[in-house]
Amino acid sequence: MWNIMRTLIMACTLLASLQLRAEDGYRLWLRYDRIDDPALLTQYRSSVTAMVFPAPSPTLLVARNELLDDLGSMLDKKLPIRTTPSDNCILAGTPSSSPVIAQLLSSKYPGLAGDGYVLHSQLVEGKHLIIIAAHSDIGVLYGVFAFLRLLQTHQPIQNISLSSSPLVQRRILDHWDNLTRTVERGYAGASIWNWHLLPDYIDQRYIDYARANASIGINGTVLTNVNANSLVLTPLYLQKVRALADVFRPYGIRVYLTAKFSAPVDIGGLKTADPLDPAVQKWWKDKCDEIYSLIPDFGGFLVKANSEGQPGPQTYGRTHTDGANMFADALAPHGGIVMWRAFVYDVRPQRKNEHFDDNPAHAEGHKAATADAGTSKTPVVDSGAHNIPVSRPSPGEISAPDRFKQAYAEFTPFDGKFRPNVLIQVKNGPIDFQPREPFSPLFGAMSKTPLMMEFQITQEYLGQGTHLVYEAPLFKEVLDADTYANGKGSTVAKIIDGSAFHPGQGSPFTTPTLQPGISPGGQTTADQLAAAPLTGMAGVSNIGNERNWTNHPFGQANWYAFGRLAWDHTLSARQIADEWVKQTFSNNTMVVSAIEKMMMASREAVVNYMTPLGLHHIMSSSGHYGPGPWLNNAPRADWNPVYYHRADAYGIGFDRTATGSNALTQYQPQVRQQWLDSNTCDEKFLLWFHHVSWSHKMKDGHTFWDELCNRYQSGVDTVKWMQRQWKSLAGLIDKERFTQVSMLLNIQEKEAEWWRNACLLYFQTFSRMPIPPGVGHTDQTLEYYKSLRFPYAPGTGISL
Ligand code: GCW
Repeated sequence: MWNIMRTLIMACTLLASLQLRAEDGYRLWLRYDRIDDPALLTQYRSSVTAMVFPAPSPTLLVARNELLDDLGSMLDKKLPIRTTPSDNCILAGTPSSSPVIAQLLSSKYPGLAGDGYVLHSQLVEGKHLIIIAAHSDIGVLYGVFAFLRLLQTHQPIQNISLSSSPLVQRRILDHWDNLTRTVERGYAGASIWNWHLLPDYIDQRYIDYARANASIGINGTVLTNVNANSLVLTPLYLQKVRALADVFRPYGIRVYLTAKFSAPVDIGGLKTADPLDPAVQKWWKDKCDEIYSLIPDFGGFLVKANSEGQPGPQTYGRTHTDGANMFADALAPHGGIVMWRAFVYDVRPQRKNEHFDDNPAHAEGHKAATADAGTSKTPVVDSGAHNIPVSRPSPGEISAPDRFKQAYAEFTPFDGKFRPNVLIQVKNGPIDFQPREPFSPLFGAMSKTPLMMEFQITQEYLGQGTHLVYEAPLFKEVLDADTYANGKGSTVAKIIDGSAFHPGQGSPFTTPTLQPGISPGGQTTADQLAAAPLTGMAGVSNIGNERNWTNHPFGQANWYAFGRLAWDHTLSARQIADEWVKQTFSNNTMVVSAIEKMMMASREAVVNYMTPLGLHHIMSSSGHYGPGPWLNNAPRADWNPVYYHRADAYGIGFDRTATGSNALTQYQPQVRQQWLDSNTCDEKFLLWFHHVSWSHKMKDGHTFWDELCNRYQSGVDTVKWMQRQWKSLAGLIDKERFTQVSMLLNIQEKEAEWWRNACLLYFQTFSRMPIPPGVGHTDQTLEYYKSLRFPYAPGTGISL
């Protein structure tokens, strides 16, 4: 008896340890562990016993191997590959590989287009088949991942009948990675691109990166930082880029590069980079020919021009259209596109890295720029650039035109004037990826120009590498906002997918097959573009070479959510969280429910403990890490937190109504109306648009000051609640990730309190009102918080 007991105990321990084996996070959501529910495992095993999966192309080959390997490990059984279907068999492919598939797509899914896929169970000649079908090879790979997801999330697979197609065409990760392997605003180690060892050394990570992206439908990657380095366009580096493109191609991922506007001068030996100069135009045309000879499916360029010191057409007295169209013309013969960023402010050229750190105490770049701008012996960024001296404002002298308004002012005059292969890439909000921003007014103002969304996945302003903040609610809030650009219901999502102005768009497109040897010339022909203008969504990547890719295990959820929403913006944040948790942690209902609740509460928490009620841009200068609402001595007015919150003895907030900067006029009347009056304005945006008194009456009857204090406290409380939720999962999550997240939540708690204390102490010097009961106090002084410095905060990405 004792022996039996002992064996049983040993078996149970072994089982438990097998199920909760060490997880270093490398596998992301692609874990494919053996199905741990015995009944379900039996059911899945009997529904899938073999597969018919012809693989005449590299994409179909990776799709087949993925299915074979992952089903093999989830079912703990190797499936045979057959040439003709047997009972309970998977049949995968395109219409050209199977008449059954051809028939299915034309009869039951006539609307399926582009890279969409179908998962469908059907009885064919008395045999039960599960069909994974698409018109394109890459669609089949997407279908494979979707099918695998069904099993990973323990869904029934017996009677499936579903189809899904991407709603935007270009679903892209933007890496702010430098050739030195530092990553601007990266908090997960060094760049995953090992430029030094490329092209000869292919890191397994590149392949896993491609798999992960393909599994969520991402189909492009911009390898380099928008604060660009021309060197990447030299032959030495293009060989390296080519090696990466070759790895990504079977996964349907196209490579893009950032183009530095001054490249013809930097590396081409020209005297100017003026976009209207024929020699410059020829230089870019030749450069594109060279790139396409190496990478026939090269996606195109992302350009940051005339912003934060980057050179651009304005440097030569030219316009955004002159600049963007020059690239467009060079790329068009090859089917390439230009993503031209609308994040513009400041035409003054900056010194290298100047914008990384605006604290004069340790910002050498600023010192130099303010001291000798215009007289510098060291060339700045561009030989033809203007040098506009900037003098540091004395405290109290902060004023400048509203930066909120600049992108609109610079771009709307050119609506309809860009070539069809240009997308204007617009950040989600008017300032800069704050925890909460109203949507950028540009989304409602350029009906004749395709606009591409730029989200920031990396958490520059959301707790960086250590805070658990699930971003899907932020993304959704923006996507679902109504711009009224073409009447009610013109949501930002519909502007992005093209359907607001082009009915019928927002549904499927074909990404041309990315096979070597096939001319990509037809990718974006004028005809195609006229019929279906370009659409896209970009996310600034949070990936680095940390073993688990994103440093915070929950950073993976943001990468995942971005991809899923770029594919289908109608998915809900909760639905995406649900899939992700099940794939990444477990299907255990306690785990799923606790983690989902934490994730769904986390974004509002960060807004509350950092920037409640419409506060924005009040972070410290040291790498944007921590609070710094008191900062008032950066060399540009609009780098100063005091410029944004404008606290004074009367109240706080940026008046953007007619009595202030009047930025509200950049929105359609219906939108303007909803934010115009400080008494009716949605309180979450209040200080974005109004300067309200400290005793302003809030909807719940509190004074503004009390409400502000309560919000800061509620942010902290939510983090403490998250800690408790997480603790309740002890034993249900593998030890490694459990401990990691526990430690990170402790940091988050400390930092949430830091934000609360520092901000309230500071704002109290204006409000002169007491902190209400229930709101945490600190023994520290405001001077203490002001004295904190973080000279080596990560993410500054120095040395381009
Ligand atoms: O968010 C700000 C960042 C900069 C970044 C810039 C941009 C790449 O602080 O680091 O530069 O925006 O988006 O261009």
